Amino acid sequence: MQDLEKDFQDRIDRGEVIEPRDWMPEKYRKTHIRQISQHAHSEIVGMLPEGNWLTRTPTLRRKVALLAKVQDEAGHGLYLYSAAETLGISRDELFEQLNAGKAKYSSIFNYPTLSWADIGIIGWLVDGAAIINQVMLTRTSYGPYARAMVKICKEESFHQRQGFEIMMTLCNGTAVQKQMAQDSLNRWWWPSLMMFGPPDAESTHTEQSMKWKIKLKTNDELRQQMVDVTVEQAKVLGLTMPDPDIKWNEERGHYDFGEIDWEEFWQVVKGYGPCNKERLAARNKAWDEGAWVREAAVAYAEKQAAKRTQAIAV
Ligand code: FAQ
Repeated sequence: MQDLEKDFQDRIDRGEVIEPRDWMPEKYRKTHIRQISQHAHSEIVGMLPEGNWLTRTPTLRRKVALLAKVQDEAGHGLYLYSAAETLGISRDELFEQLNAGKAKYSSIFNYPTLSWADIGIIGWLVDGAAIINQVMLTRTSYGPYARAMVKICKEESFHQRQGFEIMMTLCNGTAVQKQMAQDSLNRWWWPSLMMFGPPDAESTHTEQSMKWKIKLKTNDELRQQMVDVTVEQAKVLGLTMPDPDIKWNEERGHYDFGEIDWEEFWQVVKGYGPCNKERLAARNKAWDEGAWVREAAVAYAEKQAAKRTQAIAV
């Protein structure tokens, strides 16, 4: 066993990609099921805050773009559930965990979308944060996950741009529109920084995940990257960052920023955020109402299989 683990670590250190049939430590498999499924659930639950605005977009062009984006998120969920299934867990089991409230998904999707500007901000900040995290994941050690990330990142990049374009339009619009954009930034900035997970000192999985190249950068490193990029983009928009402690630090070559309210983060993760109950209820409703579709798909597949067997017999 020790030899197998050493060989495995050597493969990782050489930069080799691990495939589903390769030997892997049980903890590596479990960590991937945990992370990939949390990621898949985030994509699916992440459709809800934006779905809330599909019937209320300001123009037809915005509606087409938002519809495409929300559908992309469903697609991302599907690639990721498929990647998780290669590790020996079934999709039904994963959905059961989500619907029962046992599985985690990103804290950010437990916040409400109160104005149209929130749709711009999700693209700009939430997809922006997702790209920073996921570009790293395209080089992660597990093949099916890393490959899924390549396509997802291309799509996230379009999502980020459509969000930034909405922000740009609002910021160049009337004073009320600009205020709407500022209010949205004020509400979403801190939760966006929380997306990267707890500070490194409190992150239970980072050390082992870095050794196995499941993570290539720590939560704090990625969060810093997000701050550095976003502060510059906010200048272009003419918005004020809702953090008086943001200041360029010449010595570090990065922006310093203020304290994150980790108490709020853990409350949201534990199920007490503003929309946790609403999100789970929506997922359960969709699951129950979709039962006839799943039954019809199985019945159709069985019919087709029976036809094929008959054709072979003839
Ligand atoms: N929310 O030891 P760490 C998107 C949990 S996709 C809730 O640091 P790790 C696209 C963590 O699970 C967004 N829980 O954990 C989109 C662990 O609990 P556990 C999702 C969180 O895994 C855009 C505990 O805290 N992206 O946005 C969060 O090493 C727009 C200790 O934490 C991914 O999932 C959180 N924010 O690092 C869709 C990317 N952070 O499992 C729609 C893949 C941490 O022991 C619209 N995931 N926790 O019970 C990752 O890269 C990592 O899992 C991290 C966390 C970096 C999120």
